[in-house]
Amino acid sequence: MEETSVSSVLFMSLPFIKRRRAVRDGLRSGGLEALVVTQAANRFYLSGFTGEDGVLIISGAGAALVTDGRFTTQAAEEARGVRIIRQKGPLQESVGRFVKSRGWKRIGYDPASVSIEQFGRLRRAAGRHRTWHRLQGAIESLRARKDGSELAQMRKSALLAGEVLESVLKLLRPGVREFEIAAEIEYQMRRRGATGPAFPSIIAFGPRTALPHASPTGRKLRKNELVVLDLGAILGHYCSDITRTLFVGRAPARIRGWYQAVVEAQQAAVSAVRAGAECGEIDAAARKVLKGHRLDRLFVHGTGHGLGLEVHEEPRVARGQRQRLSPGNVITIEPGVYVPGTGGIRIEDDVAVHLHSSEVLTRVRRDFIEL
Ligand SMILES: [Mn+2]
Repeated sequence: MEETSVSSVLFMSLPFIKRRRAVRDGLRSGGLEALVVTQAANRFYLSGFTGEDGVLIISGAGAALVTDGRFTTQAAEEARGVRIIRQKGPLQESVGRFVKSRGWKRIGYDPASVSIEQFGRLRRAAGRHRTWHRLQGAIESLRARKDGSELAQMRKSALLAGEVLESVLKLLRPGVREFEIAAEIEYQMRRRGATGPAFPSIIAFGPRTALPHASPTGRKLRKNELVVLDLGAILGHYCSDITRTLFVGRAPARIRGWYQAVVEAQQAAVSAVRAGAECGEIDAAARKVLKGHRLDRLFVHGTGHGLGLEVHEEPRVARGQRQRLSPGNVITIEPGVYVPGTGGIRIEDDVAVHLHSSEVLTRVRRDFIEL
């Protein structure tokens, strides 16, 4: 191997090594000997392994990844510095036997990402005289604080989502169907290098915009109705999430009024984003504006969510959330109002939290678009 590629491999694996070190420090202070990582995004975050199946085990001695024959070659390439163990029989039993062979007595696991059946197999295969400790959300809270290279990737993902959204506006003509727009969005994402959508695109026309999570149907667009486009891409492993609402035709005053209220609410929440603020305060900022317009009862969900390797992650931005924002957090801000039978409006952007500022990653106009 040439010297340059040796150093580039080292450079690529550096973030994973750092993260595993942080986990090891956490294990040591918690008096645990090993951590069994079963959640896909956590497994990638700590190893670089992108395969669908496998369990990562981190201990004071190092890291090991148990996976099956489909992934062992890939794992050796992606998960540098991690011992790759080819599984024999069911995955959890292989992991259990590995734990047993190391003789660890106190092992951490995440109860939210292993089924009761899988945990039973793991524990039985590991044998007796071991204690299993629930470590819920430990890796997720590390993931919530993105480093510089993650933020750079998230900027690109957010820009891509915005470009895709803008690219389909010209297709919004009476007669087009919701699923045609969804298909075009997903095609445009892949054309631009995304691995795919971060979630099934929400495309709704007319009264269907009143459903916050409408999935695309064969409904045709008509003149004089609302359109909601909510989409996100995965680019270089990182998700984006953007929503815009527009009107095809000349909007009635009532709908313009709702739109102005949602824009104001969204701006208020975006302005409230700063390191140290409680997530609940961000939510309250949006809700207060809508209350001023007597629309708060029509805002039926939380203001936003963390974004990263997964489209919904820590921190949650909802009513009463006491968790404080930290530099490196990336959250969505997406208030909306929904009038059943008539229509809904939502505007969503992705916002990064820095030490002394915040940064809106999604760059698409927010004024009311009438096509
Ligand atoms: Mn969202």
